[in-house]
Amino acid sequence: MIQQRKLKIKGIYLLIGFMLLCLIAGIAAWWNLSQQDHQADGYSVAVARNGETVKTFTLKEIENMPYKKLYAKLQSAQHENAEGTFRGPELRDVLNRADKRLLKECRTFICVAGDGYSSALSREEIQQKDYAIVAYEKDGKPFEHFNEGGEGPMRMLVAGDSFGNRSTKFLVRIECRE
Ligand SMILES: Nc1nc2c(c(=O)[nH]1)N[C@H]1C(S)=C(S)[C@@H](COP(=O)(O)O)O[C@H]1N2
Ligand SMILES: [Mo]
Repeated sequence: MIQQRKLKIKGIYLLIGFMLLCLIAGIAAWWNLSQQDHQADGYSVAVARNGETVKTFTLKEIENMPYKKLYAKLQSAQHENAEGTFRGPELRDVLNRADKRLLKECRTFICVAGDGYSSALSREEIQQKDYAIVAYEKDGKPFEHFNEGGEGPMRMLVAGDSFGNRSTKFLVRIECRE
């Protein structure tokens, strides 16, 4: 009799424990998904070093940085004509704002897009003046979202890149490697 009751109580505790675990796992999964979605929507760009995020800039923060205007004509335009004057902060300024050590200690900078595209730039390239900007508008107009056929919300714009393959559209992440 007493043993049976003990077992019953144990069962209830087990059930409660199990339900709590499910709840925690559920919350963790939901949190993880919502974070991922946010990181990949293109309205922010994460700067990471060897896989670890150093700083995440929102589109607003990028828009509020001192900007450059660069004219570019990308030859193999996939959609509309990619010729125009692009506006945005220099990539080297964005990297330095995230962490001054990045351009000193890392050699390769991989620009990752929300569609899975990526393209690498070297430290030597990025250190040049007016080389690359994190652009958010062309000819005074903000980019449309890549998923709606546009280039944005943000794109890398490499001024001298006439074939366009270095100019990552729908930029979500800059991965810095030593
Ligand atoms: N996210 C993303 N960016 C990308 C590409 C792509 O497929 N996905 N293609 C690249 C190539 S090969 C070119 S030529 C240019 C074309 O840019 P445009 O569509 O503005 O002309 O985008 C570059 N950036
Ligand atoms: Mo291209």
